[in-house]
Amino acid sequence: MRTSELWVPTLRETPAEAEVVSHKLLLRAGFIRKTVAGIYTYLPLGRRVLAKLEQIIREEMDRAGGQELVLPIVQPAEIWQESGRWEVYGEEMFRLQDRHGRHFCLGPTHEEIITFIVRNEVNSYKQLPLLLYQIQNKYRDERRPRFGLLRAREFIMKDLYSFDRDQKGLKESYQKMYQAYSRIFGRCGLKFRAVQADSGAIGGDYSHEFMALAAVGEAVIVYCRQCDYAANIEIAAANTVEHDFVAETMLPIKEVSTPEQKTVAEVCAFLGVRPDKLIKTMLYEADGQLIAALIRGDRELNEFKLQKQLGCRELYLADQDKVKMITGAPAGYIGPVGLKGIPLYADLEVPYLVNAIAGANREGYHLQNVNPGRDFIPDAVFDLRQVEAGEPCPHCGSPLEKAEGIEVGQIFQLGTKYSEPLGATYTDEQGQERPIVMGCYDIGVSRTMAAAVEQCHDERGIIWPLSIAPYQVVINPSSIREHEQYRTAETLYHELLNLGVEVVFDDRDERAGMKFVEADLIGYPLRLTVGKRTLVQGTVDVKWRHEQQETTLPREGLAERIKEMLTMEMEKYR
Ligand code: 9G3
Repeated sequence: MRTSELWVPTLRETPAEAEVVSHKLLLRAGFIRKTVAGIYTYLPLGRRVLAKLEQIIREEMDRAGGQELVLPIVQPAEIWQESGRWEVYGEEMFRLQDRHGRHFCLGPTHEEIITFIVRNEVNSYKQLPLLLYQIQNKYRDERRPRFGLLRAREFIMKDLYSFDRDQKGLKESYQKMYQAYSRIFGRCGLKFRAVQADSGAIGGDYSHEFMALAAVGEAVIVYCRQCDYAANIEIAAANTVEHDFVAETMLPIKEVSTPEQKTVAEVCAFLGVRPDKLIKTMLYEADGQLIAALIRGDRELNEFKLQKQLGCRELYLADQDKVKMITGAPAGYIGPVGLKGIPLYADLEVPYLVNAIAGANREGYHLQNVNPGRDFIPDAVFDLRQVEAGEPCPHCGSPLEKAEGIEVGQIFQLGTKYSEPLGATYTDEQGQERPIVMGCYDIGVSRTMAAAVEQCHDERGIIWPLSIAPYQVVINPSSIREHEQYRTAETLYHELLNLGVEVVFDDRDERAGMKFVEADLIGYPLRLTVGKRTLVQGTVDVKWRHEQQETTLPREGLAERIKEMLTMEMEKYR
């Protein structure tokens, strides 16, 4: 492709709205353009990257036994009413009506549709297992779309649905997908971790998220360097370390004046105690019901765990004046003792506390020598705290690391969650009718493209992994006015094309420096420079985008050599 024909509208400046580097670079390098918030156009280079990603995904899905479909984006409300989810998803669902006033949505996901189709067409165990997938646009009306492709309202997802006879079959499909995902993200050149995403009722591994490690990631994971333990911090189980408390005798409770001392740090400094001797009490509204969460002063509450244990849909901190009205004290002076009519949910470590400090439910006062079990009885005790870096790995004891991640894929064991209500059953060998056992598996294709840029860039621009680069090679003739140089460069260009190399020939009448800057911004993996030395010494300058130094190679046999270099580099992404 000649750059005089290639439509790559690069930008000199970064648009102000772009906050993260992948958004900035994909805009500046001419890969995407925003239409409206959260809705993007993929320009030619952007589309080429998508095509590479989709090809890798297709190869691995097909290898795992998947069969590709095209499912409808416009989905009738009726099937969402049947699954009971039409009302569940409120404003996030793009809804529309047809000319007859019938209700539809733009598909945010396809469990209902695919189960609807399978229930009509599958009825015998002989037809299972079945792995069906698509790669298609999804629509979710995010309240605040941001970070470019990382959180868009229209995005490209691969979603596969597995249909098995039983739990055993599902485990096999799940395992196949787990392996396929690991291969996919490896082939895309991503640094990623598969993390436990749901402890699952019976503790089985019901769901894993594939996280591309990146500082802008909205997810936080904890992982172990020594073994393969990794978990989304939302569900990472905290082990209760029986604190090295000296077995103290319980002392009589007493009120102490702590004027203007509200935070854990202030109270601990004022009273000269360690934070792990303090009970932090936080009031929440769980679906409108006031509850108190208790946790040790040196720990962080994990709201996801609290919400999961309470099984509520909405959970947020009670507002200040409500707190004052109910307890008589402002936040910072709340405590579990004497808190009437408010259920107390304590973290596992709270019962081990002896002679602890807690708010007195009276402004300006705290209580000393509070003893759980004597001075208050928690309504329930469960794992509520946020696991921290440095804590022992639950598998091997090594200190855990913490990192941000971009969720680029997730795999779920659905069981009969959809097949039961939607009546997707099959007849087994004994002629018994049984519900089909399902799994679902997504990859955010457009999000993966942005994640790759988050991980692979420098101050000059994008550094595409060769496996997903829009083109593999760019040839820069130093000057197109020098006829000999230009002709040499053009011959090399045709030789590479004939070898099947994806090559761009920069035939514009521009300064060499500007061509280098643009080639580095766009992130072509390999750059060849044909200049005066090519004619005098018969050499061409060759530089990998991911390396600092440039090498000089003989013009003779160069096309084959470049082809060989590309083949070697692709080995990294097997
Ligand atoms: C909706 C809306 C948003 C949604 C969903 C439904 C997320 C929804 C979860 C999933 C789970 C799996 C199939 C592939 C693998 C992931 N956001 N989810 O179900 F109506 Cl508006 O999508 N879906």
